[in-house]
Amino acid sequence: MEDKVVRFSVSLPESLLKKLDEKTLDKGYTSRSELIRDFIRELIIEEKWEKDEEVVGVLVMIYDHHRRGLSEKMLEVQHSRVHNILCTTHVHLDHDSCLETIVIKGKPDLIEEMVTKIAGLKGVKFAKLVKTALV
Ligand code: NI
Repeated sequence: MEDKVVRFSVSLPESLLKKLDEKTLDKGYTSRSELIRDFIRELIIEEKWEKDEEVVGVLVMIYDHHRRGLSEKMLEVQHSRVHNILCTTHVHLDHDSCLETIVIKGKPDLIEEMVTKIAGLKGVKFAKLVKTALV
């Protein structure tokens, strides 16, 4: 679906415009418009997470695969929400550690509950949730 691009003008204090241009450069954007588009999308995603709409979360974690029972417990949590899990990736980082990503679609509460359960398991050394959504 083609989304027509519309131009509009914005009034800003000069000092704020200067900061906008600095951010545009710092973040490697080629134009102010690109930065503003991404910023608006971020706001919409944030709002979706706050308003209990359907969202997508990507959980990245590193865990000790020697920890007794950990893999089983993690799989148990995932199988209890099998319809919400879009995919998982497993990477063997070294002899002891595995990195896993789980892409979860659903309501924010459900995703956060799953992430809390998994992150709280003994042997999970790192767990971070990236919050996104269709915009
Ligand atoms: Ni592994």
